[in-house]
Amino acid sequence: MSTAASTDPKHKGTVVTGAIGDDVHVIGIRLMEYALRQNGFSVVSLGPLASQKEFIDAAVETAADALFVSSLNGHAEMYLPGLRGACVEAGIGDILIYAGGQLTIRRPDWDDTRRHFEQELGLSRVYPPTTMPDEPIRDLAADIAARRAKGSSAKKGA
Ligand code: B12
Repeated sequence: MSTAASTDPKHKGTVVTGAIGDDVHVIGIRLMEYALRQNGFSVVSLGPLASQKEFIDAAVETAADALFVSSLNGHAEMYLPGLRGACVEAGIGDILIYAGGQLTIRRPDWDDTRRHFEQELGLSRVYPPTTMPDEPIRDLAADIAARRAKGSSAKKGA
């Protein structure tokens, strides 16, 4: 696991990835990891069966910009509640949290799924099944740039 945030200006950011809870599906998140690395991001890969605590500990240790949480078996509704709050408690409340895969079993409507995970659980972005890596990677680059711009204008104002 890498342990420090890069100071290289070409380094786009650090992402902690994994399949959460009791999920062993890793093919999709492995593809996402490959694409992230190809696009200039560092990846800290937790693999399958990763707990919220493992995501958060890795993010704190590596000063990560984002968590990429994968869930294919439909149990994200059991394993994602409380993640944003636990990040706040760990002092990384503003970290980007993206989730993708096949998040639920009982919500057939994607708008309802998105509303639940983004608005009720506080995730930054969620993606439907069959999402190709380019879209979240584009969103991530833009979200990180926006956070950095906000951080530097806050510093200037201090
Ligand atoms: C391969 C597979 C397995 C393999 C997994 C092997 C492995 N090590 O990964 C095995 C055989 C182990 C398996 C087991 C099970 N599986 Co299975 N499995 C599949 C299958 C056929 C393909 C998944 C896959 O690899 N797709 C290919 C990758 C490239 O696509 P992807 O995962 O969707 O990822 C892409 C995007 O979604 C996105 N993405 C993924 N994660 C993330 C995260 C972020 C942050 C972002 C931005 C994007 C993103 O990026 C990827 C690249 O485009 C699917 C059916 C299907 N067609 O999806 C069922 C499926 C996921 N399995 C299912 C089930 C039910 C199970 C079991 C519970 C079966 C059982 N009764 O034992 C177990 C669960 C075990 C567990 N504890 O998790 C269901 C889930 C139902 C649901 N969610 O509603 C599915 C949908 C099959 C079905 N139609 O019922 N499975």
